[in-house]
Amino acid sequence: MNYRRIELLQGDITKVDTDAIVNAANSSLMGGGGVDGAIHRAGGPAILEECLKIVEVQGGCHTGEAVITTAGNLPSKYVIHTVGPVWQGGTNNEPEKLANCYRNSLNLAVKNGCKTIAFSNISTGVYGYPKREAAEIAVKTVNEFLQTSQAIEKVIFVCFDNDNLELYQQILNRI
Ligand code: AR6
Repeated sequence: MNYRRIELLQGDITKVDTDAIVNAANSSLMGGGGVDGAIHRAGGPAILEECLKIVEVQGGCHTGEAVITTAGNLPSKYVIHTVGPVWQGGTNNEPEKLANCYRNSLNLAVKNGCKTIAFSNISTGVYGYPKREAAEIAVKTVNEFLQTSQAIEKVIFVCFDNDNLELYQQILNRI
């Protein structure tokens, strides 16, 4: 059953020891606030150095897409940086773009041999995505992916705030 491969954790994703952790980045890949700031601070300059190399090659990262770097000093092996959609009322394909973040991050993880991956609650901070809708999309997309692939053994949703923790608890109890 897929739900046995999905776990929920409250806390700081920079402390999580999975093969990959997923950052809620912006398209410049140059760092920022929120979880992005926390990851770059805790992981050290090696992460930004690799982001700069990616920017040189492909000029940033579009919304819904994902790139991978070292995790520097973090316990995980890799950081996958994905760019969530800015909430604009729901009429700008935000649900599809958010689902793409989860799918593309999982595909990139598999491509890099990762078996365990931890997600932050992409777009639910500065980018203003309604938390319930975002959590539904996150769980649905990950669950569907796990149904089609055995490559990932564990997915952890890391919730920083109580709202997200409660929402994920509710949704995961349903599947
Ligand atoms: N560990 C896990 N989750 C965290 C942490 C942490 N250390 N810190 C915050 N969160 P946000 P976005 C949660 O704003 O909405 C940045 O400046 C937080 O509670 O980090 O996708 C980027 O550079 C929230 O639920 O990301 C972009 O410019 C979730 O992480 C922009 O913000 C996402 O909040 C991206 O905005």
